[in-house]
Amino acid sequence: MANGQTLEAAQGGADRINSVTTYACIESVAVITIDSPPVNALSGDVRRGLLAGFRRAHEDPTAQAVVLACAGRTFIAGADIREFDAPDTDAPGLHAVLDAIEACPKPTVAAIHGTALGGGLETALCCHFRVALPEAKLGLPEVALGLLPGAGGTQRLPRIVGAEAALEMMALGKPVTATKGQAMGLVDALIEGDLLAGAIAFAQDAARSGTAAVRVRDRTGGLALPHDAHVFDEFRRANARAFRGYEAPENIVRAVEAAVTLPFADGMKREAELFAELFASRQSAALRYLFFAERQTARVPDLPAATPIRPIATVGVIGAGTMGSGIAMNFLNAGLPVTLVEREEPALERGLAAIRRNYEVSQAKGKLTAQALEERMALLRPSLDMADLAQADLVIEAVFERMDLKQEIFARLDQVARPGAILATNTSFLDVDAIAAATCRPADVIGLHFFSPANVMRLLEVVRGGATAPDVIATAMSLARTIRKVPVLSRVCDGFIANRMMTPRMNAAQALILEGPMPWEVDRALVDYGFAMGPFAMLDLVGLDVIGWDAATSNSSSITQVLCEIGRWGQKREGGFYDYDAARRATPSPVTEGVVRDFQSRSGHQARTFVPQAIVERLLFPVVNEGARILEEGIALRASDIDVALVMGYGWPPFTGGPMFWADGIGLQRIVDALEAMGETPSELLRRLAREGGALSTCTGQA
Ligand code: T1G
Repeated sequence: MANGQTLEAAQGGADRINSVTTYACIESVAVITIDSPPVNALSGDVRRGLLAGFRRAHEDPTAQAVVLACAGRTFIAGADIREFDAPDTDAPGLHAVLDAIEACPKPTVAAIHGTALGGGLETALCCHFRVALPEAKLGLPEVALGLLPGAGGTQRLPRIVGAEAALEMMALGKPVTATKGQAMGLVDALIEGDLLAGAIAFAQDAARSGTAAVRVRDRTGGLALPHDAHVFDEFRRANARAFRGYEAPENIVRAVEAAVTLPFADGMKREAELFAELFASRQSAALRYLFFAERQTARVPDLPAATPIRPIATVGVIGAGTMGSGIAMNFLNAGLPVTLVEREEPALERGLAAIRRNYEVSQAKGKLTAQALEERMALLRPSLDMADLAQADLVIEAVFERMDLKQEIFARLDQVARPGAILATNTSFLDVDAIAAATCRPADVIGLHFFSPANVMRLLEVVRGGATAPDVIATAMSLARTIRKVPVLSRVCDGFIANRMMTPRMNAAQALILEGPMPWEVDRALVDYGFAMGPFAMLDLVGLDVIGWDAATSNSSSITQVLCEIGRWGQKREGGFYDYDAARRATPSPVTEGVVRDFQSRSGHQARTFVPQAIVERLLFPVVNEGARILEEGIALRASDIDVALVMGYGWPPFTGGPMFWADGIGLQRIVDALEAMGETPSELLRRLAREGGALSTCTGQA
């Protein structure tokens, strides 16, 4: 490993260049080591150290070659994103540092472990050679931040791997393993065991070879790879759906076009222009905001850092339906044994079959080996008896959303579960306190609200009851990382955070179609805003009949009731708001249009036309208002948690930053005025921030 004995020796006998950089000459090889936790990001000090280190190696007569290595968990993982809005202007710019590295006349070798990402890989591309541990990863994921590789990556990478592979790595943000990188020519050697020792040996060979090492900028192999001129347009077309609404991918494609068509220096100028456009964009600010917001959700201010975590080694799940089986998979994937309990054999069998089927789909996609599939299934213990949960460290209930049923289950769990077990409910909106009250241990009860499909969606709403113990909360927030979820802490209210936030959007949509626009016009406006589907298409997908429609009491008092009464329940009935063909392709329905027109005339509204932006504001400004209320009530810890919840739970377009960040860009006073004009009551927090010129996205929960 990079932290092998050679690295320790290098650091032990090394000269310190600055707080994060050491220099040692080992067997005629200059070893420059960066040690800047957590990920050796290219902060000002790292840039200073690199520049000084390579200048010294350049002048050091005892050094015949140079190795750049990193201590800690990873090679340089990119530019320091924290500096983007507060740059260390005293430090040398990244381009100056990379120019100095590339100008070194001695063979230079980057020794890569962990993840060489963004500016980290761009730094390695300014070395003549790259060697790596086989499991290391190399990537240029700047597109996820609304950027492009702005330190020469768009010009150097294609010179090694060719335009097509470069487009995949940069516009899709896909890293490659070092093993694949070697096959692509990106990695010159894989090192087993002691990375630094291997890198030093590689550098010595390069120095002894006598052949001049070629800079990546001077290599043309990749550009000479056979590709037709249409590769760029074909790539655009093939990825149009994934790129919809995003600005960075197009700029990346243009930068690679420049690499293929322009001399290096001109290509670098083009890259800089295209990078500057993105860096100044609201989209990049939004994506950078979400990057840190996602990493902040697990921080709970009123939980002392030393709050103990309860060990979770075995898990029980009650309910083998869609949610229960999906929830179970999360723990099986993490290698934790799961007892899955149902009341009847057929339901249990269906749950087991669903889990196996999901794994078989992953296996067919090459994401899971047959052996791993069986290992995970072997961790799953089916049961028809809750007594089998007696030793579980955590039990998650995932049955029908009926309070009486949940309270009955928790009363039984209270008798069965061992002392200290965490008892969790997956309820999506019921009162966790009322469920906890069914036990004699409310401190051990918490909400773990997964989003469907539970084994896919990354959001996990952790709902703390009034009595939930601090260590139970801390354990749930830590467990989320174990099962690769992003936890968002919520207090108890109807719908918690994500569902509560999206209720006003549905209500506004239902009200708006009484005033003129058809459901498909409303959906189109929201899809053009960036959602994958609009509210009415969503209702058809879920099923109009399952959102509280009751045939016994239905009285044609709403459009949804009338549609349900005539059997238009959605996709499952070939028609709902839309008509569907055999392939479930949706088309506007004349039947629905007639029903809507009828309600429009009865509503007393003069039907009028709404431009798409007006539709977006009518539906989403009330969502912003609800978010402000959630903060006022202290339901969420911070506004950025709300944004993470909506992006990860409801597919709110990430390039907007989420409703709170988006609202700041719109202007809070404009939102307050619009809410009043639509007959809504703006929250006091929104009014105050608008008055004071404050920002919503930086707010914390008030209570
Ligand atoms: N800058 C600053 N801090 C960073 C960082 C970065 N690039 N990457 C991670 N961190 C922090 C993170 O905030 C967290 O801090 C801690 O490190 C652990 O991260 C010029 C312009 C490397 C795969 O996009 O993908 O280079 O919360 O929780 O799950 O062309 O972090 O502990 O205080 O994510 O093990 C390009 C982003 C930048 C890589 C590790 N690079 N990072 O994942 O840990 S732009 C990236 C990651 C650029 C150039 C352009 C991941 C990781 P805290 P973590 P992890």
